[in-house]
Amino acid sequence: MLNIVTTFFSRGDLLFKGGWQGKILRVDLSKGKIWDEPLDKDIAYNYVGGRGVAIKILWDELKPGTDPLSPDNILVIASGPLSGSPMPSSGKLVVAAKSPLTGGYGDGNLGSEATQYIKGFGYDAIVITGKAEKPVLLHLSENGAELRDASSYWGMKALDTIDAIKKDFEKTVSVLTIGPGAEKLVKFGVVVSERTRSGGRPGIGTVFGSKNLKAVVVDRKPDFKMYDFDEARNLGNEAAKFLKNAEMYKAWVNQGTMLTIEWSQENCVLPTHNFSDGVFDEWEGISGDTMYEKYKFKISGCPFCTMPCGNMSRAKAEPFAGIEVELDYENVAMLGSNLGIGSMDAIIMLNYLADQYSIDTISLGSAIGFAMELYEKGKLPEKYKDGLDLKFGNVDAAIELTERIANRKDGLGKILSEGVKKAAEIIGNGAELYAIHVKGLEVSAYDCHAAPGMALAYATSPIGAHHKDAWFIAQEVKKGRLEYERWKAEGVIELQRIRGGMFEYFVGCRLPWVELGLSLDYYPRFFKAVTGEDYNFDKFFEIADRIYALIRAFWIREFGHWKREYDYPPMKWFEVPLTKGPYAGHKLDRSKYDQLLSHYYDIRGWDENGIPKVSTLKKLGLDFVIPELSKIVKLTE
Ligand code: PTT
Ligand code: SF4
Repeated sequence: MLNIVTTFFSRGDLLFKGGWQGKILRVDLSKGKIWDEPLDKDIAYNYVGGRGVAIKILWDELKPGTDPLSPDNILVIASGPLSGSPMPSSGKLVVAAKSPLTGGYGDGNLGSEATQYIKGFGYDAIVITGKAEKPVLLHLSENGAELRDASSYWGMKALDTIDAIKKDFEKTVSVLTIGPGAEKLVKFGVVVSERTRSGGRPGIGTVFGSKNLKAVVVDRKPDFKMYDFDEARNLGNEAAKFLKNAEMYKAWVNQGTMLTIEWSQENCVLPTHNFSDGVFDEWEGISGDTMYEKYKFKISGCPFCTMPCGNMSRAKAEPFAGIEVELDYENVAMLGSNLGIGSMDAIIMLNYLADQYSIDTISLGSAIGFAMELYEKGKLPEKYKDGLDLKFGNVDAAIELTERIANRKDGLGKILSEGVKKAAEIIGNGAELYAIHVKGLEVSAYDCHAAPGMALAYATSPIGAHHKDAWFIAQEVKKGRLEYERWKAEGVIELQRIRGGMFEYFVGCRLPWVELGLSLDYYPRFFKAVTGEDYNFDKFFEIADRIYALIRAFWIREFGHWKREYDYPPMKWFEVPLTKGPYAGHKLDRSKYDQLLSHYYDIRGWDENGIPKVSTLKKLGLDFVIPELSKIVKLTE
């Protein structure tokens, strides 16, 4: 099976001064057809890249109500103008689609050399529709793009697939792939790259699986057009020097995101026993220090990063000894304290299984924790117990359940593979109280019983509960933690504009700024050097607001209605108080949360139900959504 690209617009770069390469690679897997299209200037300038380009394409082209697992879903793999450039930590790529887990907009951001090589071949994004008859992989090389038979890789675990493809191709390639969990359509399948990077929590890996797309393979092609490469390189060197001299640099490369375990324990936000406690008695066994001193054997990380934070760690204790995996905070908290597991060796095993099957660690930890809490509370009906002793801390049960979820084994495994929202609906018996999610996406690893601002950040995240758009908790614990005042809504929105906006459309890692304090003022300078365009922060924020409003419009269109309650945090944080630690007894106050949410809507220019107002849509240049939205909901002027 071979399809060479017929390039009718081979010099896309002529459209732009740099950064943007000017073409989109289109692939229809059903027809086995591949072609080029120019990147629309309006999309580039007003939505920039990554998440921005993805939502614009989904809005324009996805038929409302499309089944996310049908051939008609649209898979977008998008770099951004700054990806792969001398901007620090620029080796990131966005993968997006309509989410099979939530039914709304879904994306993820993962480290991959492919982000640079795709641009080397002149593309800003790859857009894939249809479904291949048999498993295929998409290969980009000097000869064009082709679909190849991938039957021999189908069923292979994700990390093994990366090794096998790299060996078979006999040259340097970057690989994006999935494992058997995503192939079998576990709803929270992720995409894996570079062996240690995974992204697309809301089931973007599952969309690969539904299309019989095993992998995207891109030959090494590092050079792409930039406006003023010398200036970009000088700025990159200056920024790298700052980062290397930053006070936290050494601690960061030693432990990376694992520094957060101790911080979360101290601040009573460490998810423990399915978000019941906030502190974990055995936290020291899973801390960053323990990881660094006993388990870490190598620094890893994303490509082109001068502050690599990946903790390659090796299990020591039998029966897991020798298993190697990269440990990050979310993985350790959700597969450790959240399950009452204090053994790093067991966590390494669980994390390894998640990576090999290509299923999201956060949703996996949430699903198992949910089942364990139901079991311990006597709320898991007998018919769903499947012979498992699901007590918190039972490592064997957690591993067995992981296998059953990843293989969608009939019974509890299959039910949990749908995500906790759906699982709670199936189980009934009041189970929804223990399902920790927003809009169907499981909450990442911060307990918010006593953190209303972070609860708002989760509740208003554009993909469902994820911390990537606004890690407000760090500010909140320092100042007025229990308040529900307007400054919190302002703070969440500011972070959403920077993290969920700028870094998701540039596309690059936000951590040089977040963790080591690289000044944000560098970013308009990088933008100018790479693209030749003068954008200031007002413009950057306006673009972020445009993307947010369009994503909200997309959710409304897909749901066919909208309710304010969709922007609520998990019910448990309102109803069941924290049981341990300095904030024991605390829970969120619903009426005060409602006031905070109203502040949020007011600042965003959205109405009391969370629907963007006509004036806001017009101000953001989104007039084109008004006719469609007004057929579904009543719009406010
Ligand atoms: C991200 C989410 C996170 S966020 C983690 S650990 W984290 C989990 N990692 C998983 C994994 O590993 N294997 C697996 N099977 N599932 C996993 N699910 C979880 O996915 C990641 C880093 C991290 S480590 C974070 S915070 C930052 N995230 C960024 C972001 O979102 N945007 C951005 N511009 N920069 C970021 N920098 C940091 O990147 P999702 P990665 Mg991941 C093995 O993708 O879908 O967004 O979910 O991307 O390349 O692995 O880097 O304590
Ligand atoms: Fe990747 Fe960490 Fe570097 Fe960010 S700081 S690019 S997550 S290695």
